[in-house]
Amino acid sequence: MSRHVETWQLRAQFAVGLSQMYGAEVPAYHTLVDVTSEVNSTFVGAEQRLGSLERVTAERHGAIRVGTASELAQVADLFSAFGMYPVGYYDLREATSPVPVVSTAFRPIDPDELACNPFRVFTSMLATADRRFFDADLRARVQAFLAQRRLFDPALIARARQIATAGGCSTEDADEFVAAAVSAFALSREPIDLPWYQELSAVSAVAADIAGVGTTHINHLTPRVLDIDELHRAMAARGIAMIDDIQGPPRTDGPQVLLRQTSFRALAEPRRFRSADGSVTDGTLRVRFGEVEQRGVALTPLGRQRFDAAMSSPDPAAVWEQHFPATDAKLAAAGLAYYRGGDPAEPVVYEDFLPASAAGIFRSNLDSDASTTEGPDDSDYSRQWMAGQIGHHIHDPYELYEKVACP
Ligand code: OOG
Ligand code: NI
Repeated sequence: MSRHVETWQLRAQFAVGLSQMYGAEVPAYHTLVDVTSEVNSTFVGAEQRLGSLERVTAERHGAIRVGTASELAQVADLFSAFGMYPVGYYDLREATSPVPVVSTAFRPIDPDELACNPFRVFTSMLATADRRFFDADLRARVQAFLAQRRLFDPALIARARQIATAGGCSTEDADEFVAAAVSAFALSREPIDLPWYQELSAVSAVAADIAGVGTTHINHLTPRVLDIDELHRAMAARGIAMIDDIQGPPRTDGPQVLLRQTSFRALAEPRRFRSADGSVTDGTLRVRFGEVEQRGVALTPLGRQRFDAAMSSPDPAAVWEQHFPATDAKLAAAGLAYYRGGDPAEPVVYEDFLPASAAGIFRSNLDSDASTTEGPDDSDYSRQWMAGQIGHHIHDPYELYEKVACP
């Protein structure tokens, strides 16, 4: 009889499969992963409390972008077969430089499942109902384009639902299922309709990337590093220039909180284009990038308020100490961060994302911002709206951290 493969094993296999595919597509990713591993083996002594070397080395997050709520619902069903559930709602339209998407992250929600394999995917949906970005005419055409494309084979989604219900599948089925899921996120070789892509690019580079093509793809795959400043230096030494900024909290002498991220722009990638006269030519697009992240302790709602206050300063590093004490014990005692059973030796690691950083990551890799018009937002996007559309509960990250801290 064939062995039963658990959902966490499928998740691990999915993460490895995406990693192989993305590494073949974006060669600098291999350099990033190599440098990350070097930095991690150097720093694991100091940062062991934030995760075993084994977990951190295997750890990745991906990012994908879809066009409609029904595509997002299919993603939710697909990822449920990997034990990845929607957590958090991120509205990137509210960022300082707005991006026309609303997002969630699919990830394991149980500490044991995270320990087995912590793979997560930040997933964004184009906010076509927001008239500040899309006027009625463009919205109608975008929606018509999206309605006629098919991102996922219905058989793949049906199979995913069965696997989710059964909590796994046989070894033979696993290989086929994971391979099909991975290939749904490959960069397409299908020619891109050039006039359509250009029209959307003029409105928003993100709109063009999402709704200008007939498929979706993995936008980036991000390894986790234990010291992001060290990584930044080491990458530069290898001749790969990261963007100057590190998104998120500044480097501090005290415990690192939440999430710090940085990225490098991927090189232009070969794509094929179909012109108005029907002729197909070779061209290039620069839409994907490399990203790396460092994770720290999860903050409570009170800690998050302090964080937002510190980050609203022109120089967060300069004022950090006014908002945060310098030790885990003091963070725990002040109720600012989560620790298992309240024990400052056991920080609860932040497993989610930061909206301002996410918008910054989107932006830092685009040639232009979205063009918007003034006016009211009469779209009704919200966490509840999204949950209803995808038919899955969207978990509140704080409730999950609370449960880990005080089981
Ligand atoms: C997602 C950007 C957000 C992160 O790590 O904050 C993100 C995207 O570019 O599609 O991945
Ligand atoms: Ni990312």
